[in-house]
Amino acid sequence: MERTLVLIKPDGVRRSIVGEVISRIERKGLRIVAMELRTLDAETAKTHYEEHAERPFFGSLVEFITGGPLVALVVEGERAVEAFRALAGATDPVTASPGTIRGDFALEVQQNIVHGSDSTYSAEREIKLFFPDLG
Ligand code: RTP
Ligand code: MG
Repeated sequence: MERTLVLIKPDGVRRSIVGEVISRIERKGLRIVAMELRTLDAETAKTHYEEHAERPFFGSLVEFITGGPLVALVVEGERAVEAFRALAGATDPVTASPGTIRGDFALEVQQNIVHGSDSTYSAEREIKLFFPDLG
């Protein structure tokens, strides 16, 4: 069974749509196997987004993702990585399809409510980073 790391980013928590996002995950038939509300330190944020270290938006992204509490979840199910990316929608919420989380709730590319691992390889790395004790 495949697992993916989901983050409900600080904008999602601030806007009180944690329940809405969790509800969509559950309705899809995916299972939550770990969940935690926490505020990231800069080091964890930089490690999480290390693939973007050279991008011009990196500093601003780290500031945003550490700027308030977020909810981290490990979600499990059939092709969970792809299934959650489909629920989330395109990175840019303006072009994300209505019906997706980003398409329904956001307008700005940085404040796009959720993160989902982009491959099973990334999922394994990210789950270890957020939930080192998970078996
Ligand atoms: P994520 O990693 O958060 O699930 O999002 P993603 O795969 O759809 O997009 P990715 O390219 O990995 O970008 C990571 C996050 O960085 C912010 N971003 N800002 N200012 C910009 O041009 C820009 N581009 C990306 C977004 O928060 C994006 O989700
Ligand atoms: Mg990504």
